[in-house]
Amino acid sequence: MKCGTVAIIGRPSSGKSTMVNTIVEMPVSITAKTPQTTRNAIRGIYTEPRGQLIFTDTPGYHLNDQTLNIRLQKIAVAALKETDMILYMVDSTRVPGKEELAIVEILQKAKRPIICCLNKCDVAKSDKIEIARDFINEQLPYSKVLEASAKKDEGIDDILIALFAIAPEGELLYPPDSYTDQPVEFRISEIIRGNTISLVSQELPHAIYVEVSDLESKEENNEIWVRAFIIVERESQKGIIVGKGGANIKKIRVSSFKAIKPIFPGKKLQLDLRVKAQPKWRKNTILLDKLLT
Ligand SMILES: Nc1nc2c(ncn2[C@@H]2O[C@H](COP(=O)(O)OP(=O)(O)OP(=O)(O)O)[C@@H](O)[C@H]2O)c(=O)[nH]1
Ligand SMILES: [Mg+2]
Repeated sequence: MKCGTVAIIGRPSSGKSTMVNTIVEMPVSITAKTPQTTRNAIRGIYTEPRGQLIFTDTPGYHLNDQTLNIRLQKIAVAALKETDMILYMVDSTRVPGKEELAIVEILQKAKRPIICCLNKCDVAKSDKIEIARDFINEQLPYSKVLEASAKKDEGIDDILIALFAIAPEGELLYPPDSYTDQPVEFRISEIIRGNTISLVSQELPHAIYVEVSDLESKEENNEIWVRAFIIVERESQKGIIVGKGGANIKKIRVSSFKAIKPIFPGKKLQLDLRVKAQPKWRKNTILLDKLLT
């Protein structure tokens, strides 16, 4: 039996989180059009007769020295130290540039087997795919290069074959029916954050975090009761989340409800969603910490 850990690395928006969700067949990691969506190392667990692969989705690696970005880079680099294998996601609609070279340098130093996925092949032009392939062949000649579309679930079987081929022998680390090890409060907060970002990404790209303040299981009513706060930096930003006549918060609630419900099969779900501004005294450092924990 095989059991191995796989760190998923790549530029922002290359499709890392989409890939982990497609493989695990559950939305364990939120995805969005806006870069820097993933803020933590998120685990997705895939088990089948060949064995188990434990994926760690990481924040997109981006060359920029802002504090937030440096911390996101550190999370990605730390994941490389603990992993058996690397799944390197390349957005084949974009020509590799300085940023891709910076990632390649880190991967060369990591000294782990690499499977490179040329992603977004459903939309990438063939000449762009070839440019990406040549780049990888030149920079990482020992890595296997495979074309795929994480979004359309194409080419994933070959990626799994390649990963299992290099995975170490070992017993399962997680029970076969588990697909993530994130605590349930974290998963709920990420679902709400994802739905919020998708709706207001233009206006408030990064200054949002979500806190689940209560999670109660009411056995007598077979009910789960959740209260969560969408927290913004400034009072003035609350209106953007709430929307005209509450239209935005309603949409966020409906879409989040749908995504949270399957976490509690057979239970009635009550979701109380509110918006609040970060109190002044907690701003700056605390907000940044919250964004990343
Ligand atoms: N057409 C196409 N779009 C894709 C594919 N994979 C991902 N996307 C889209 O690309 C965008 C970014 O996807 P994510 O999975 O959030 O990317 P990420 O690499 O996790 O991004 P960060 O967390 O910000 O680093 C989303 O709009 C996805 O729907 C693909 O194979 N084909
Ligand atoms: Mg992501």
